[in-house]
Amino acid sequence: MIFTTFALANPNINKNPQGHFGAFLEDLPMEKILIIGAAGQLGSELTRSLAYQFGGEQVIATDLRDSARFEFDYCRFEVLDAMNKEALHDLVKEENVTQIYHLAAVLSATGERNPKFAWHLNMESLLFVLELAKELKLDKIYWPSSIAVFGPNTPKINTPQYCVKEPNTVYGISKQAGERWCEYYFQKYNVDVRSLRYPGLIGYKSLPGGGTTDYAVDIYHKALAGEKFTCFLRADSYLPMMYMPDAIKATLDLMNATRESVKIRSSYNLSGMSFSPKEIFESIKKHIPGFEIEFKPDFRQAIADSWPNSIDDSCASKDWGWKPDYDLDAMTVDILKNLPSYFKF
Ligand code: AKB
Repeated sequence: MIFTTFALANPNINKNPQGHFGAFLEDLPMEKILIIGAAGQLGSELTRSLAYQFGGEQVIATDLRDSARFEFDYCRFEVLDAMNKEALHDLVKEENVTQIYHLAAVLSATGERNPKFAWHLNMESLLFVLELAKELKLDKIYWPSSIAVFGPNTPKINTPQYCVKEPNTVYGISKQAGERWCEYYFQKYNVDVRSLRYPGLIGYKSLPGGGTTDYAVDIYHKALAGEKFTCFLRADSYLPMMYMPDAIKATLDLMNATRESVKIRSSYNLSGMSFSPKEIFESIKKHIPGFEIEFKPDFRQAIADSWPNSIDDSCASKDWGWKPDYDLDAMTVDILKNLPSYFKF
């Protein structure tokens, strides 16, 4: 068996970016990791953690935008359109890729503006990846699902792993169908595909793009810029949320879990914290007393209203030991401390 030690030698990735390390380097077999949509909100942080874990030489970050290249000085970068089946096939084959993290997707709010495109991109690109995994017998696939799989008829409090799901956004419909495809490819073709239903993700290292939960990122930028924040959701709109270091930890823990311990092959419920716009505002105000907010709900309110308030993630805890580290106030302290070194205010 070949082992990787590059991460220890690479000065660009000599510290753990998330304060978390899913496995010891010495114990890791040589893997080649491809990330599709690496420059997105989740990808830009997850790619760095994967490079730390496996070594920068073992990681190929890809994105549609060539301008994202400069972000990936610690690993290889290639321009790749997730819809270009041939280019994806060639890259995976030529580079002997063993694992794919397929993160490219159109999110909830953007999806409602162009439903057919959202469906096309979200579904077709997943099917390309699953087919490729089957054909080339790849080791593992990661594909993110979302709380958007739930709908207005889902129980709202402590939403269980198994319950009614009638999503009414195209994003949610595509994630629900994607979950069924993942389980199908696992059962029929033995593809080791793993997935998490992320709540709203909140990070400070990059800007989010087109989600309903994105107000909870934007609010920190406005607070630090000394500006009044206009919230597109109601003050009492509770949603499940998660701080990015927890999301990275959950993803690595799931991907490093033994095959046998991963019992759910659609997607795992995952919970970090739940809060309303009023509560995040109050959490920030403890540090920036002059901060002001106004509420002007728009079309995204209907999307938020169709999603759960809180999530039961006991299956993830039982199967592979999931436990979040951050609550709202701990996240606020961390973001207010670190965000100014990433963005100028
Ligand atoms: C969105 O708001 O669309 C995403 C999600 C909850 O999946 N952040």
